[in-house]
Amino acid sequence: MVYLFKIVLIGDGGVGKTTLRKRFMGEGFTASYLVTIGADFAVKNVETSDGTQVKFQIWDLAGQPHFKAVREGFYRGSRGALLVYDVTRRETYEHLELWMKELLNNAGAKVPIVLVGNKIDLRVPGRDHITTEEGLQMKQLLEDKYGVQVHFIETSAKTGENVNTAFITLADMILKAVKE
Ligand code: G3D
Ligand code: MG
Repeated sequence: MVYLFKIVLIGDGGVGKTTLRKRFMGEGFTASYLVTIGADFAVKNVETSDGTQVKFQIWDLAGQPHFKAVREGFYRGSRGALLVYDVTRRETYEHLELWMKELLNNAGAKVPIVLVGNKIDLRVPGRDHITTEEGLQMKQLLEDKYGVQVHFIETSAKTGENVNTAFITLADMILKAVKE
């Protein structure tokens, strides 16, 4: 049997959500655009670490619409989320809890999360960039405060580093939650 999992990509505009999705999907995929809720929607077959076949339905907000109905439609039925920030823009890290709350309010369940620190190819020591240590602190905070399972990973959608791992990790977490 093949599982079908809806997942959502969330985080501030410009953090790299669409680039991560395109990198993971490869060239040649077609995303459908749902005008009513302003989201892209793409499907990819994924194999989890234990060899289980999973069909991922990946939802990615095209803009950052603020209508409640849009938000509800976007999150409804999602089984997991990639929660993305940009390691070079501290405000995107500071907004993570807002995204966490929105996910919890709208997904209707405490779904597993992969916390993604993206754009590590641009990280420079000495600037006010988000360190790996800070990423790990946020993972711990989200787990302790919101009672959700969070895995932390740092990526570059530009070089491709860790991008597949981020998505496969989420598939593994969702599958584990389903089987429990
Ligand atoms: P969003 O979907 O979260 O809004 P996008 O973000 O995927 O549209 O990415 C925003 C910009 O960041 C894009 O640049 C994109 O190429 C760039 N970007 C995304 N991920 C990375 C990364 O890991 N490293 C680097 N260096 N850039 C990245 P443009 O110039 O097209 O706006
Ligand atoms: Mg986008």
